[in-house]
Amino acid sequence: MTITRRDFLTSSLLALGCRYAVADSAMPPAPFGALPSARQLGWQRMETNAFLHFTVNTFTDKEWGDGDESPAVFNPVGFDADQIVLALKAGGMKGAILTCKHHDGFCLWPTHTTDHSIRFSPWKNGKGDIVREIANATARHGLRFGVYLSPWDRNNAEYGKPAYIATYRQQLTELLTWYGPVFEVWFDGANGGSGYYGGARETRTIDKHTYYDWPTTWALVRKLQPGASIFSDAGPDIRWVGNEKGIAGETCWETCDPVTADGGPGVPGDSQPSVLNTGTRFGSRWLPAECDVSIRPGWFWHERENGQVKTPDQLLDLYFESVGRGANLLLNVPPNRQGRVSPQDAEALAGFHRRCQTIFSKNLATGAKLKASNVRGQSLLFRPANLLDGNPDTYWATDDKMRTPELVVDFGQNIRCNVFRLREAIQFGQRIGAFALDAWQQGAWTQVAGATSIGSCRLLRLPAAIETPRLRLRITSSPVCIALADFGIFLDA
Ligand code: FUL
Repeated sequence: MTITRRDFLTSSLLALGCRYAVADSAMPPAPFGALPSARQLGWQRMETNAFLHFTVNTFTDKEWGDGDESPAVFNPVGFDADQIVLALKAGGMKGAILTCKHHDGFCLWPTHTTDHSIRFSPWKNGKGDIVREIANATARHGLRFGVYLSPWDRNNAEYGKPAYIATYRQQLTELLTWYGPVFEVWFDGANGGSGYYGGARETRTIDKHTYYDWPTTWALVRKLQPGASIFSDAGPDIRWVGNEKGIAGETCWETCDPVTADGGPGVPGDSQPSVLNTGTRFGSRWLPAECDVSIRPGWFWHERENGQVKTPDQLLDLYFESVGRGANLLLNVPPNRQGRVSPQDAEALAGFHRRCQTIFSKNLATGAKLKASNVRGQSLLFRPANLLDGNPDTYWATDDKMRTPELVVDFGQNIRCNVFRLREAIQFGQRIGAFALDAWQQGAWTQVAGATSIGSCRLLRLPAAIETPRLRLRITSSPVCIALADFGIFLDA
């Protein structure tokens, strides 16, 4: 016998003493299309994370080290993991991903796999461990910890041969078993080229489709850290957004089927950026985008760039263009040669977070009258008030046939606003294809904003604040009934 959702709910209610059966329409909507895993859902709710690019390059003033740097150059005499993590926290960052090894192959932890590591640097007489210090500081201050381990290794003599893959997996095993829980493992797609390679000093190219045997490495991550989301150009959990400017497509679907230049299935290092940037409507995989970008022009700290740190307003623009388009923001904040976040960067981060807190502190829809054209089964479970309770698990849903509903928010008086936020209940998939916002002005509805994809979050800004007693949300396209978890109306004064 199969137990349907309806049977289950009815029997639960009967057990609680309710005497009536539950109508089908009071059941949650059927999920639609590709769905997020629990780990993806958890990751999407983080929204803003930090990247920490730190290695020998910080001291040699390079962006890509050749792999022949002496470990002796790495000596961050004022290293302070608490200062770094607290600066990120003041910027509203929920997690931090450290470049445990960049392309130069220098390991920031005392690995057993190579001598090209912190064990041979003068810092703490070779007894230091940057990975442990950052991991512990994130735990102390309530951030989650992630690792970046560059597949390309310009130091390793075996790079390009099968032996290196075993070393790479051993490095990953150390990182995923020595330092506690990891929320994200970041695999970049820059692969192969010239390097030191144990003294060979030559150019080595690899076949991006076969050399790394990614499925085996991903299975290792799953085994060692089942809660960690895996990032690469092509997933499997998180996709690259297709540029390093931090900007998602104006339309950006959570679903995506990455493709190579010749149309085959995309792989790390070979996936069309334009497809990654917008995602694929009705795609077969739930694969949310991550927007990586640096707070400075380079990924590593360079003194000459101290005057080019992005301003709080520039960071806010990036927030609207990433988080506000259903993606996550991964903002790089490179520690300096002291081993601290420079004052310019710390100020910009704090200023950005204060801007966000001010804008989103007061949802003007709170206390307004909400009138929906339809409520699923006329049930309290799916009422529009769920949009305002700040709980991503409660939502306004409509009857199965009601795909283009409307919602009027009546403030009872004129209010001023210029920022809007919508979130779908993405546990039911990405449903809505387009929507519009109208304001009641001079006795009629006038459209003031509109967009396509919503997904985990859609933020819209008006060029100027409007004054209105009523706003109307119109869902203009959806293949199935809708499930919306959040509607925010704000004033960025
Ligand atoms: C790229 C690297 O080549 C850059 O140096 C940087 O680490 C960026 C985040 O990923 O693939």
